[in-house]
Amino acid sequence: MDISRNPAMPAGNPQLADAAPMPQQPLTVHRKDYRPPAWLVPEVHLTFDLALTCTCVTALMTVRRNPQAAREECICLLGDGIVAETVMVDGGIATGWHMEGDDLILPLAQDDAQITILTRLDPAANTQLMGFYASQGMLCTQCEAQGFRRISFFPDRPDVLSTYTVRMEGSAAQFPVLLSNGNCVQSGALDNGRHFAVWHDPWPKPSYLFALVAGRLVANRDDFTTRSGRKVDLAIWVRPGDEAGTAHAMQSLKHAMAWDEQVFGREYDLDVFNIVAVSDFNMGAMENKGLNIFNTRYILAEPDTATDADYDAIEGVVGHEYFHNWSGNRVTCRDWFQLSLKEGFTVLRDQLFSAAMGSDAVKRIEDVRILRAAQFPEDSGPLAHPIRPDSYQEISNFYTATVYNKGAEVIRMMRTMAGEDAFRKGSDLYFARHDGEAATCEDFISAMEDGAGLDLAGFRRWYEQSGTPHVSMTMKHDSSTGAVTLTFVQRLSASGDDQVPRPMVMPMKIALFDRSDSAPGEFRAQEHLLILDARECRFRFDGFGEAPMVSANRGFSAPINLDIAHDESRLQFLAMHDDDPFCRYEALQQILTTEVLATAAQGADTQRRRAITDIFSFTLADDRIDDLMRGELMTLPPISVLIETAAPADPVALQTARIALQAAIGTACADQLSAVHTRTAQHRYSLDAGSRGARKVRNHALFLLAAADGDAAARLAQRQYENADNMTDRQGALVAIAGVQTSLRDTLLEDFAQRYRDNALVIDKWYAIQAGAHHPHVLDQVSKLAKRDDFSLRNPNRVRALYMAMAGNPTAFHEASGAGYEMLARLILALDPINPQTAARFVPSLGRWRRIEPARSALMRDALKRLAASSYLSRDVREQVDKSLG
Ligand code: 0A1
Ligand code: ZN
Repeated sequence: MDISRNPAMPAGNPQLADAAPMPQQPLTVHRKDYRPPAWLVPEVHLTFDLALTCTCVTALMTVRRNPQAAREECICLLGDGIVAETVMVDGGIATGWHMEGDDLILPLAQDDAQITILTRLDPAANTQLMGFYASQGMLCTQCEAQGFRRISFFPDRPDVLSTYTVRMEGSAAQFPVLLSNGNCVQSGALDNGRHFAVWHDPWPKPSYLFALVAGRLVANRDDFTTRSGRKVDLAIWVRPGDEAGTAHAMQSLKHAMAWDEQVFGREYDLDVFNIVAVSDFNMGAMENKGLNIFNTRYILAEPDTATDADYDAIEGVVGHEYFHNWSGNRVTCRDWFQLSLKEGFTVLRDQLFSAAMGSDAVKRIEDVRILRAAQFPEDSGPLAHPIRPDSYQEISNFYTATVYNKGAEVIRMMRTMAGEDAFRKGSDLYFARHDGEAATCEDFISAMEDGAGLDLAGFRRWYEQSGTPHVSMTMKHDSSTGAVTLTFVQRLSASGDDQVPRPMVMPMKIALFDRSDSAPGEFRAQEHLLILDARECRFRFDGFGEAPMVSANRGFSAPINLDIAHDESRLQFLAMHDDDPFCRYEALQQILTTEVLATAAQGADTQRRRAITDIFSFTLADDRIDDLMRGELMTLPPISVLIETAAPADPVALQTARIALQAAIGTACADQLSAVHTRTAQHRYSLDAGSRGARKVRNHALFLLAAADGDAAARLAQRQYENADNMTDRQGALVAIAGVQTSLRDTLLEDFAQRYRDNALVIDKWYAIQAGAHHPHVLDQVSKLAKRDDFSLRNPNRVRALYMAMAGNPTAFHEASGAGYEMLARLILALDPINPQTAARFVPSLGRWRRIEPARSALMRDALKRLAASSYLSRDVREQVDKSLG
């Protein structure tokens, strides 16, 4: 995300409807300061009188002193930008209350009370999309993490659990569907074309899980019978016309419900499960109890509009939100420092679910690729934090790849060390012990120790230390005794805290390939699970007449950087023959990374290139693997991984070298790639592994051919585009052609825009393809796109489509003048008063300046400094900018 010679401000809505007040000085919240709540709220009754620009909310709260907390003479009801019109205690008007900043402080001498507070909201003006807001004529809520306090004054913290009863009333024509958490207990017509509904959720929950939706919606309905015989009515609510796109999400939901019963023993606990899709949403989706709210992009899919990756993402996110019903809702978090308790565990659960629904091997590779591309850079930069952070200024900034994805890796390591059965005992114990509670990461670890029989004393460091551990491995072979010794030495590269980094405990899966007694083409290996628990660990294996080939960190058993003394023949062997799919992929990625870095630094070397093209040729012909796996092996390392490895990096040189390597492969393997392209064109469209695999290798073949011979590939891409009966093929063709200088490029881009002009999610793709293309005028194109009528800063999907793609594209973002950095800084400033949470998500790209070569690095810092000097910055953006400047 960068500076521009053509620094057109992103178009959109310059009237800041939600005119943001100047934020107060950011306060840092510390984990060590946790105190239990002085007051509990066992029951809440909410009444919403609904209207787009003026909704009246009446909150009736039963409050009770917490016997476990120090006595306080007042109750502090947190608020954010709201005004209390009336405050009542036990039915009488209260007078003694006052405001402290945004919060309402009410003196209470008694031990129990009924507090009633009336607030009035303008959802149409809520551009932050936190709290209660309007999206395309419907009304909806987003309360995690601290949105409830934008609706009503409340002890808005996750350790205050209440049962909710919600009454909504409004125009039956405008809001025919009225939904909230739990079950609908009453509904009916009122005078003047109005109607009402009352929903009750019997499960006590924190305020962040409250939800309400009102609007003109239609449902795809189905049902699911749980293993104990409870019939659950399922509904996915969308805008009229979108029903056809919900079939895959519904299927995914039913699969997730069955899988969670089988694999984790978790059953659904209400009679209804509703999902609503909204177009304006800051994140992917939200697990509100019994009423999940989703970004449309994780619900809607039809073959003509959604790629195979979109289908996978829908399955994963639907599963993720559903699994939160236990890991997050039945057992919630004590405070926001424990976020990884629900998120890390739930990401692991969704990863295992997706693996079970599709290819285990490919899913693992994808998960590690995301971790490496997004989390490793975060962990080596100024925003690094442990999976359980010690402090924050704005909690929204901690919905990170570290908390989510590294959090999942940490729990996966426990599973690897315990084994599946013992891990299940640990998770059963965790759910049994803490059902209905707000728990901590420590509670999870203790349950795993007790239930799974693990000693996790040293392992707890994963929760305390940031930074990706570095482990180096060396092998010694003694041919006289046949003994092999593996030595692992650990060093921590970074730590977000002040303490001296200590070694981590981790599972290390290895195999030693003994070729001495194998038939040609077959290799014998036995897998071992080693536990590294000290700075240096040594392991001995006997019976090797010849030095074996070591395959280490199999399945990526630990989320680390593993250095093994450089040995090209070992890597080449593993890249072709390792029976662990992840390690096979990993070996090839290492070879390719080394090659791109070497080419960027000192140019190509024919012999090295030859070795690589030989591996590709072998891979293309290898009938031991399926096309889904072959597609992984045809993928070059992502640019963010190359930048991270090369640091200090010249991203443009790396991009050029990466494309040159693609071109070399495309040239050397042209015949095989064309044959793959032809072979896979025969497949009929379906979501089966064979058909998906065919599309995957077809697109990768096209990308490699396009790098080698743009003109010839452009014609191939055009044919693929025109004959496509699905979005994977059509988008693949468009991506290939978007990087080629040909007149066909504009023709196809225009055709795509026309063809899908009524589908916002597909138009998002169109924006992203152009902003992500390797094209000399890409920044000008981004500026032009930002001025279109269908671009709006109020829609996070559109903003992300354009600017995240730009920020991930070295040709654009790292343009030597700094124009890309400036463009991103301008976007952040323009977006911040409208939607601070989304604005803050763009800062980390500039924060990577330490990993970039000096000239660009200085320009990135300049852009950050200009942001820091701005007269208005939200708490969200301020925290990220200050930390990024370090
Ligand atoms: N808990 C959700 C993520 C989420 C967090 C914050 C939100 O506010 C804008 C929305 C969603 C999940 O993990 O799926
Ligand atoms: Zn989640």
